[in-house]
Amino acid sequence: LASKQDCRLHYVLTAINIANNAGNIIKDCYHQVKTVSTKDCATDLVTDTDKLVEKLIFSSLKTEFPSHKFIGEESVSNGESSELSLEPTWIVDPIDGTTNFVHRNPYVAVSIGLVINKKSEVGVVYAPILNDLYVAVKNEGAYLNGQRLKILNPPSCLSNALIAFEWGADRDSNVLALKSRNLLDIMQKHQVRGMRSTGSAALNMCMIACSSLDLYFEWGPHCWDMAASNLMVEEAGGFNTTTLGCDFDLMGRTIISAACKNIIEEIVPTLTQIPTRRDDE
Ligand code: 2AM
Ligand code: CA
Ligand code: CA
Ligand code: CA
Repeated sequence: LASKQDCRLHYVLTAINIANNAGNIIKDCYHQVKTVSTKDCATDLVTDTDKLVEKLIFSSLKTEFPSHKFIGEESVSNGESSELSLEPTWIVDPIDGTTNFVHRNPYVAVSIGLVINKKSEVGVVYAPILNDLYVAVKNEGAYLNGQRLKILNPPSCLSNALIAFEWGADRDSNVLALKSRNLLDIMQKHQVRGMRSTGSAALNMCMIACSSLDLYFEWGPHCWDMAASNLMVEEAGGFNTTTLGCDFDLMGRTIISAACKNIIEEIVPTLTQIPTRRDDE
């Protein structure tokens, strides 16, 4: 019988290989004219490459692991279930940062996470244009291009922090008002050093892991944005919570991801919560 460790090694090497193939397709299409359509609203884009890449990733994963379960952004958009069971489940975002991809902004990534008992065991995030491969394995660490990631000297308070936030696709005026209120409150109250938006939830979290950002918060990310990257943060020594500061919830559609706990505790009371619909409802 293969040991648990052998299994994990097989999972992670397979995921890296598939992410690499997916990344090569994204690289090939990046400078070409894209076939773009919209999903829920005019700001919610999808390209033929998103669909193609997800299809290829799932066909490879299903061949290798026929007994596992699968959740992917474009499959869910096509009506497939996003219900998460306790079974081993591969959760995939073929292109995280589709708007960036369409506009040739390099913050695009393939995200492949393996979740067992609703906890991430393996995470691979590959940003093919930036040539950054992030890999995390539960209890075995997080790595960027083979280098172990360890968050050192996290900020003592938000006024020493570089933080990130995403607007998402929703242009409803009430939602926009709540989001801008949060940004204004944080800027005024905490005097943060800067507020960034990369357009990729997964890469924001990977940047916490590699100490390029100190905190990222958002209402709206889906399980496929966070399935791989939450493990990257944790294995690098960072922390993930909901926007209420409670235990991280993969299906809960809110995130605070940070280098240290103290800045999470500092930001939570400042936040005005925004209603979101769970991924499993
Ligand atoms: P996507 O590119 O896979 O759709 C969280 O912010 C996630 O929402 C991002 O990782 C991104 O995932 C998506 N997103 C961000 N900005 C967006 C926008 N303007 N329109 C649509 N989706 C967006
Ligand atoms: Ca999308
Ligand atoms: Ca995404
Ligand atoms: Ca996507």
